[in-house]
Amino acid sequence: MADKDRDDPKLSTYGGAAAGFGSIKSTFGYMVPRMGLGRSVGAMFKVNQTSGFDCPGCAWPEEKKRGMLEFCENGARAVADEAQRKQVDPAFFAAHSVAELSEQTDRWLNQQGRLSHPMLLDEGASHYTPISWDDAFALIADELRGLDSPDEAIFYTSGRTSNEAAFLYQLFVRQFGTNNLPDCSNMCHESSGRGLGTTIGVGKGTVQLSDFEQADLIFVIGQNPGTNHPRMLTVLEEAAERGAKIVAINPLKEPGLVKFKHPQKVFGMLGRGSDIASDYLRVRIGGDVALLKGLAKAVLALDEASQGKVLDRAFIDAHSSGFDAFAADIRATPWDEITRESGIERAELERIGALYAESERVIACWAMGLTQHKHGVANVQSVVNLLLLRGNLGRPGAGACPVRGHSNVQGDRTMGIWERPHAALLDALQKEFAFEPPRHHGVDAVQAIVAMHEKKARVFFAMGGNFYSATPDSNYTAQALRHCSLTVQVSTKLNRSHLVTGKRALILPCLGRTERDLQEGGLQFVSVEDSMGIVHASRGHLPPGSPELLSEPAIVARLATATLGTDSSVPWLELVADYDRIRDRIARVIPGHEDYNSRVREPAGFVLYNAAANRRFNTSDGKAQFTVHPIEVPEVGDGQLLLMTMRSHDQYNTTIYTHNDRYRGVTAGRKVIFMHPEDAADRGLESGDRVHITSHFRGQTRRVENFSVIPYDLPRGCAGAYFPEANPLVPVDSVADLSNTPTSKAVVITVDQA
Ligand SMILES: Nc1nc2c(c(=O)[nH]1)N[C@H]1C(S)=C(S)[C@@H](COP(=O)(O)OP(=O)(O)OC[C@H]3O[C@@H](n4cnc5c(=O)[nH]c(N)nc54)[C@H](O)[C@@H]3O)O[C@H]1N2
Ligand SMILES: Nc1nc2c(c(=O)[nH]1)N[C@H]1C(S)=C(S)[C@@H](COP(=O)(O)OP(=O)(O)OC[C@H]3O[C@@H](n4cnc5c(=O)[nH]c(N)nc54)[C@H](O)[C@@H]3O)O[C@H]1N2
Ligand SMILES: [Mo]
Repeated sequence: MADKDRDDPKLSTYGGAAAGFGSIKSTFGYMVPRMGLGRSVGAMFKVNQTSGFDCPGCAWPEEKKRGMLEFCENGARAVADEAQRKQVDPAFFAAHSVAELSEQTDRWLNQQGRLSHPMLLDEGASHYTPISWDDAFALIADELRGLDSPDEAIFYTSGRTSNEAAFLYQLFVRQFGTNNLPDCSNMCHESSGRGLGTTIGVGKGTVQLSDFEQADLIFVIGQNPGTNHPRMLTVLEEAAERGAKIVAINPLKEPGLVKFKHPQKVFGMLGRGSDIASDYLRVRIGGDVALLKGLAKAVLALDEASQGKVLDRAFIDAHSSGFDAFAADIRATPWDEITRESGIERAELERIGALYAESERVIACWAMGLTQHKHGVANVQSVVNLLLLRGNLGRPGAGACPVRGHSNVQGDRTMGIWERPHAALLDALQKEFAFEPPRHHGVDAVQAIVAMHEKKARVFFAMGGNFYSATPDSNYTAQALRHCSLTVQVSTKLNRSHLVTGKRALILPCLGRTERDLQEGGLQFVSVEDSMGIVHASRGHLPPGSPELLSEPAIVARLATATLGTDSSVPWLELVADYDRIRDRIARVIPGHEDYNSRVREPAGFVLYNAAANRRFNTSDGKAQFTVHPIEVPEVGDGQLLLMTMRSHDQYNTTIYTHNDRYRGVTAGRKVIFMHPEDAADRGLESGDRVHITSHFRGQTRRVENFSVIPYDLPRGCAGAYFPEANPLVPVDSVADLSNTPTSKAVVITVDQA
């Protein structure tokens, strides 16, 4: 094992600010060895430019006035990672058995390069061997046609898939006869979709970048933008410079939210960096409902004291329902319960409540710290409650901003990747393509795991992603995948889902965002939707990593042709010859995409209409809903801790770039557990000690071994570890109410010395 793959973590303190010069050095240091200097520079000038490709990193939108270099350190790494020259080819697979590859770290697997050929792992075989595309499609088609019911197949999507590929994919799956379309969103912002859909009538955020220029208060809740959405820091920095207040709510004091140096501004690079968060509420893990109720309680009290000057009564009366029940519940919730469960003092909550009350325009941003909890939907709805109190929705400078993860996860859902499709979508598909789509709901990610485990599903097909490593309860999920007769991964890079497989397995290598996509009708482009509902084109410029690669739309079309044969009413191959033809169909089926082909060619794309952003609430009574939530926190017994699983700075989900976490000061290891120094001392533990971690849920236990203790500035009783190393601890049936999202940010654990 190479030195860089050892897990021997060290803690150093990172003294600098987020981004800045250190990150430029680290960016090019990462890119050039992988891509070569020419390819690196070429790609850098095309990222997020109107004539270039959409960054495969996060879903944060591009500024209208774009700089020459619209990139961030982690976006550049995502690009370099995809545009790597090294190949994982048939010779590689001949040299390494699956058993041997399974011993390697995630970082090592990813470093080996781009998948270059379709490969088959046959039943009982030790090695993957090459297979032709035609044979691969015939094999999948045979398996699919041999099922007793279409519901025995599962079709997963990760959020990098383009609109064009996603639209064709859901169409194929529904023509095949199932709604089994789980996606990464099920593990991500599903709680936001459910929480917003039921209260404001649309499961998406309501703000645009321009709103950030006008807001005077911005909440950043359960989110680490310095690492996961670095370009958002620029927007926050500009807001802070203008005098807007930024309030972070997070158990960890994330360096990226405290100080920031703009990598594209010379002064920022030389200076100390700007202060970002003006206030930092160190909430206890899982304490957000309590905290948000505390803020609401402070606001209601100020309103009473000022004879009704604080609440936006006109908005509440005209546009909302449920206020009286909400206010009664807040008044009845005692302060001591709020402070105990949130871990924040009353005076502090009153101070931030007053700040909210005096701010004219407020935006609330959030990410996984809110969604991946049993009460994830309640968390999101509590944010909505706070916004509604002062009409902070549907007006300039104000609104809800769930910050999405994968670069096209929002677009994929818009295109119909959903296990619970609305009837309107199915009706439109039926009309356009003259077939009878299945009407019963399919399985989400967690239900898919259980279905495979119970042998109710036996073919698993993944359009991107790394299902095994991204899902909870790794050991259970491994068994589930192993129960399948066939698992298929459409992928760009080698990952653990290629090694934890069904009886037979296929790897189908595809083009990435950065690459030229040539079809019969000429050079193609695709389109994506960012976190703020802006749909725009993405054109790859680099030569494909291997001549064998197919585009995702081409893979779907050929698979559909092989599986559905002459029965299909869709001219699959004709559609993929020219993606304009796919977009013409999207225009006729998906609301808001009328005239798609011309609007998507506008340099900055177009903004999808968002009803809630226009104060039209598509709920049962046409009004935004206040909701009432009890304060529910995970039960943590004596000697137990509450563990959140999170991302390091040097990873993209399950893709591990290095074993460092620069801002948090961890180097050379990922199997770490962050805990309060006194929580460590109580257990007789010191920095660097190795421990085994056991999770506890409904009388069951799960375990991971040999994690190093890192004493860290966290609230008492809280702990942190990295995703995906800690995933074996997350119980498959520990999920959020309503959204069914795994509770990856709240796992009850004990630790014992190794
Ligand atoms: N470079 C890079 N960019 C990425 C990704 C990546 O892995 N790498 N992943 C992409 C994806 S798919 C997503 S979804 C996003 C994820 O982006 P984030 O949501 O920012 O990522 P996480 O690391 O999961 O956790 C976020 C934060 O939640 C806090 N937190 C944990 N529990 C709680 C809680 O109970 N309450 C509160 N208030 N906070 C809590 C943690 O301290 C942490 O700061 O980023 C996207 N962008
Ligand atoms: N414990 C814990 N678990 C979590 C989370 C957590 O915070 N804690 N976060 C959850 C979240 S928010 C998410 S979004 C999921 C992520 O789950 P996934 O989206 O399934 O995982 P990724 O790691 O993003 O997938 C990486 C793989 O995608 C493939 N890939 C990359 N680009 C492309 C492309 O353009 N096309 C195709 N076909 N393949 C491509 C590569 O082969 C790469 O190895 O994980 C979830 N799991
Ligand atoms: Mo995500």
